[in-house]
Amino acid sequence: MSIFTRRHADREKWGERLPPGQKDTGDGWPVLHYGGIPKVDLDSWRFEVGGLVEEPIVFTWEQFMALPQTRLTSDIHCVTAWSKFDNDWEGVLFKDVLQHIKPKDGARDVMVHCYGGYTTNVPLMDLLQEGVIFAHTHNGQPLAKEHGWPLRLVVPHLYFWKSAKWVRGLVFMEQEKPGFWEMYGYHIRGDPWNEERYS
Ligand SMILES: Nc1nc2c(c(=O)[nH]1)N[C@H]1C(S)=C(S)[C@@H](COP(=O)(O)O)O[C@H]1N2
Ligand SMILES: [Mo]
Repeated sequence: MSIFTRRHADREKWGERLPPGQKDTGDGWPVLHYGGIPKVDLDSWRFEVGGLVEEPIVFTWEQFMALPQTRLTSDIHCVTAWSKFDNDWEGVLFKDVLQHIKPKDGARDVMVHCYGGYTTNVPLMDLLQEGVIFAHTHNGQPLAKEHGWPLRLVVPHLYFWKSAKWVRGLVFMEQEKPGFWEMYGYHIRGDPWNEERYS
């Protein structure tokens, strides 16, 4: 099948759920990251929140897992043009983490930090959207190491580079500041339906 026929078939199948210029990757799940897979162990794992918040907070793995657990389904849209539909995620919603955080007035953007050094910025407004989850389980299985074990962020309405793997914390900020790929020319926000791929 040519790429054009395939795009057409994907459009027929997924309709509006397929953003422009994307194609369905089917059952496969490409692995994409910069650098190696960081070594993480659950005993020393921490999730730290700081920056423009009333009080910085640190969660151990146990404390994080004691937060309300949610299961939901969402689609992945990678800027390299593959989409993966109907992913079943389990984890802690951003809004349930936010119950323990008081952002200061004027906090508008968040830098997401990862083990291994990767960063990506996400507007607070986007983190507050429905379906934003810190996931530890995908389709019923613990996340594979290469997909972000033990915990990754999933922001389903933005390109997948915003869905940080091996997440270790958040820094609330007054204004938007580019993370890793955003510094190398990826779009500062990354809405797939507006094709905000590169800036
Ligand atoms: N920590 C970390 N998270 C990351 C990346 C990375 O390099 N490091 N790459 C991003 C990019 S560009 C993509 S497309 C997705 C890929 O996730 P996957 O390997 O689970 O498909 O992870 C995102 N999260
Ligand atoms: Mo990506």
